[in-house]
Amino acid sequence: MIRTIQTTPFDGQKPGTSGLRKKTRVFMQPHYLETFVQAVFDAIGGAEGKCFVVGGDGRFYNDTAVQIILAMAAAQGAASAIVGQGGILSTPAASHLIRLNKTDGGIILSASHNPGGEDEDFGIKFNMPNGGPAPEQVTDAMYAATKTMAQYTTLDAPDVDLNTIGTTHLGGMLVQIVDPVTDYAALMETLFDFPAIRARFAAGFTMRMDSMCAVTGPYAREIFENRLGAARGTVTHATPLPDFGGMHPDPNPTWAHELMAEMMGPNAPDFGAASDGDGDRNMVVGRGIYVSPSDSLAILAANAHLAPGYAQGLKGIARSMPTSAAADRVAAAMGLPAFETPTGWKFFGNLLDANKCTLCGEESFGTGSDHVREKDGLWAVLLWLNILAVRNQSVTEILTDHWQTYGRNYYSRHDFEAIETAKADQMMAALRAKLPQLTNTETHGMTIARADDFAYTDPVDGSVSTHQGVRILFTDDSRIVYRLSGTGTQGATLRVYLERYEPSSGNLNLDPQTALAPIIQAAHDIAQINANTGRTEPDVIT
Ligand code: G16
Repeated sequence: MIRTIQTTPFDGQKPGTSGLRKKTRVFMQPHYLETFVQAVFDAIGGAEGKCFVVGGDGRFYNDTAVQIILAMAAAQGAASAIVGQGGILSTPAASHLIRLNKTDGGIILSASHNPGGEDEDFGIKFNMPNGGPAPEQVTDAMYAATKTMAQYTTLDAPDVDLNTIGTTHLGGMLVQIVDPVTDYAALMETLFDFPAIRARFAAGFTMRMDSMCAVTGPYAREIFENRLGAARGTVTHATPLPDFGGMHPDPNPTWAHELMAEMMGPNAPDFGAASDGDGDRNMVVGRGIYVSPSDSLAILAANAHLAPGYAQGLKGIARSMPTSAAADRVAAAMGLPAFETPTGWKFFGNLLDANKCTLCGEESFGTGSDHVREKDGLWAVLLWLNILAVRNQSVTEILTDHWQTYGRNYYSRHDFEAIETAKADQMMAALRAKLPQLTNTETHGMTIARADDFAYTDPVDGSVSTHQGVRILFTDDSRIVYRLSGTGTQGATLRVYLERYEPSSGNLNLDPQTALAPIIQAAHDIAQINANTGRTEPDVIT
C-alpha cells in the first residue's frame, strides 16, 4: 500500500563537498532521511519509470537506509533498482554499475572516510546517469526542495531480502540483488596487466592492503588474493563492519598508522596500500617510504601507458586546485592539457565526459580515471602494481627517478579539526579582506606574487564556482592555500595546504616538514591561526 506521510522541513540539509553528511543519529530522526530522498527525487524530475543503483559502504544504518530508499522508489513508480548484496557497494563499484547498466543514476550511502557507528557519521549522495556525483546545480535543487518539504510517499511492504542474489519485486518495482564485486573486478581486468602482476607476486613480491574494516575488503581479497595470487592474508581488516571495528577509515599516515608502522618497520613488504570507508580513496606506501597523493597522481600519469587500458596515452590530466603542481609538470612534459578544478570529485565529471582528460587526482587521497566517474582506491593500487610489475623497480626507485626527472614539489596538508564554526568563518573572512594588500609584500624571506580566492569556470558548461579556497602564491612558485572542509560533521576543519618546488638539481630528499618550514611559519602568521582559533599545532598532517 502506498502511503503519503506529512512532514516539515529540516534545517541544514545542504549537500557539502560530497553529498549530505551528518551524525548517524541525525539521520535516524523520523522523516530525516526520507525528506532528503524525496528532495533527490524531486530535483531529478521524479522517480517514475526510472532505474537506480542503490548501495553503501556497510556502515551502521546502511541496511535500514537501503530499505527506506527502495520503499520510496517503489512507491513513486521507479521501474527497477540494482542493489549490492547486503546493501553493500563501494562508491567506484556503484559508479560502474550506473554506467554499465545505463541507469538513471544511483543513491550511495556513505560518509566516506569519516568513522561509522550509531554515534559517528552517516551520509547520502546522488550520482547522475554518467556515474558521477551530482553537480552543484542539482545539489542546489535538492537543498531547495528540502526547505519546503511537506510530504513524501512510501510503500508499506515487508523489507526486501538484501542477502540473496537474484531478482525480486517490491510493489511494481523490479529489484535485482547483485554481487558487489563481480562487475567491478571484471572492469579492472580490462584495464590492467593481470598476468604481469600475477607473475610478480609469484616471484615473491609482497604487499599489505589495509581495508580498515570498511567496504574494500571483499573487493581486495577477490582481486589481489584470488585473481592476482597475492599471499592469503595480504588484505587485512578485510571484513566490512558497521562501526569499522572502531577504526577511522581515512587512509592517511595518521589514521592508517598500523600500515605505516609495518611499512616503516624492519620486515616491511614491498608495497603497502590502504583505502577508506567507501573505497574511493587510497594511500600508497613503499618499503620505508610514503608517497604523497600529489606525487602519486604525477607518477601514475607519467607511467599510465604501461597499463593496457591506458596504452594509447592520456587525453589530459586534471587535479584539484589544492593538489600540488607535480602533475602539471608531467602534463607539460608530455604535451598534454592540464586542468585545475575546485575540491570535489564532481568537478571532474564534465571534463571526463567531454573527453578532455583521462586521469584525475586530489591531494585528499583520491585518484581515478575515465573508467568510472568517481575516484577509485583499488584502481589506483592496481595501476601502481601494474607499473611496479612492468618497471621491475621498487617504490623508492620510482619516486627518486620521478623527482630526478621533474623536480620535487614538496607538499603537506595541515588540518585543524573541530574548530568553533564562527571562529573559523571569522578567520576566513579576515583573511579574504586582507588579500588585496598582500601582493608584493615579504614574509619569512619570500615575496608574495599574488593572493586571491580561487574561482573556477567550467570549460565545458561555463558554470562558475567562486570562493573555492584562498591562495597565497609566492614568486618562487611556493604556495599556501586555506580552505574550510566541506565534509566534516563537527564544527569546522581548517585545511592549510603547503607547497614548495625544488628543481631536480636541488636537494630532493628532505623531510617535507623541514623543506616547508618557512612556508608553514608564513601560513600561521598570515592567517593568524593561533589568535583566531587558539590552535598552534595541526591535528592531522598528510
Ligand atoms: C570528498 C570529495 C573530494 C574532496 C574530499 C575532501 O571526498 O569527493 O573531492 O577532496 O571530499 O573534501 P573537503 O576538503 O571539503 O573535506 P570523499 O572521499 O570524502 O567523498
